[in-house]
Amino acid sequence: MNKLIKVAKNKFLLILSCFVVAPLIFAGDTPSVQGTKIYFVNIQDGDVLKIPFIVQFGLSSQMGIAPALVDWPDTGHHHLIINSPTPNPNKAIPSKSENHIHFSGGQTEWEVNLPSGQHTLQLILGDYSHIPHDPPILSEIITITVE
Ligand SMILES: [Cu+2]
Repeated sequence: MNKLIKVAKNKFLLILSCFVVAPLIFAGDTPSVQGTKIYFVNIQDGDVLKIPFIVQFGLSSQMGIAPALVDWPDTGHHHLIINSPTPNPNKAIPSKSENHIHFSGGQTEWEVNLPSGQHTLQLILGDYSHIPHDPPILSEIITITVE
């Protein structure tokens, strides 16, 4: 009887440890290079734009662009966050969302077609598995107006 309780207790601890350890496994653990900047090249906060317009993504020279799934050191791919808060830096950037656009091919620009009105935009670099680096490489959040 005692043995059965012991086995049950061990199984409980094993299951519990899965819940405790799992978030650590998925935490962003790809290091970024100190001083790296990500930025909008051709638009800035307060711009009034006519659609369609091209947004260009900039990355300072400390890091490079690699497609998603390519795990090279000091690289990542761009993500454009539209009208949404900064993503959780410890989790993969949402992929089934119109407001989180992944440039998994390593693209550095994108044609924007947003409805008229104000919109917020932010860039964030993600690693090969779409998780932000540690510490995360983020642009400022800019607000633009589409005419
Ligand atoms: Cu991604």
